[in-house]
Amino acid sequence: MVKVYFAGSITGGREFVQYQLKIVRLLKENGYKVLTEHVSDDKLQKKLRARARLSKDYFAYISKHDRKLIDKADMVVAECSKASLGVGFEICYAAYHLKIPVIVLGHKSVKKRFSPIIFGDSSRLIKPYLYDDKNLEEVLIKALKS
Ligand code: 6K6
Repeated sequence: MVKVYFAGSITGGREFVQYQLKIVRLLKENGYKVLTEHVSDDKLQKKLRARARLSKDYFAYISKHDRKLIDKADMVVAECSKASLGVGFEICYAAYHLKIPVIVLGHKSVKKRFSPIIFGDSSRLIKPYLYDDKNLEEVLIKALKS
């Protein structure tokens, strides 16, 4: 089973969480193993935050937790409509350090606010795709096949 690290804005803002949830659902329906359901699922995130609070260093706990998962991944799928430091870091780490492919998804309605550093990157491993409310499934399947 192909292991996918799904990345999406958390502290950057949750405005696109409905699309994050849909992407994770579509990945699972199409036979992919999603390593990071906690990114789109607020309940799972709450549990992780509670565990992190009990640890010595809250931020280090979350960073280590997610680093372990991305190191196991075969690819990254990132919802990038909302700018996020964490997602930007994960994309760069995956493509330039791990050298695994990254599918970057952005909602057409906010194209003017896309990060040029992400959407304009020239690495052959980072591929941007635009979607709208009607074609997310079609765009994602096409991206996964290419
Ligand atoms: C929520 C609020 C404060 O802390 C949290 C708990 N957080 C996180 N739990 C798990 N992964 C996280 C958390 N915060 C960020 N990440 C990782 O960074 C995820 O893998 C996301 O893809 C990415 C989001 O980055 P920001 O900068 O938008 O948070």
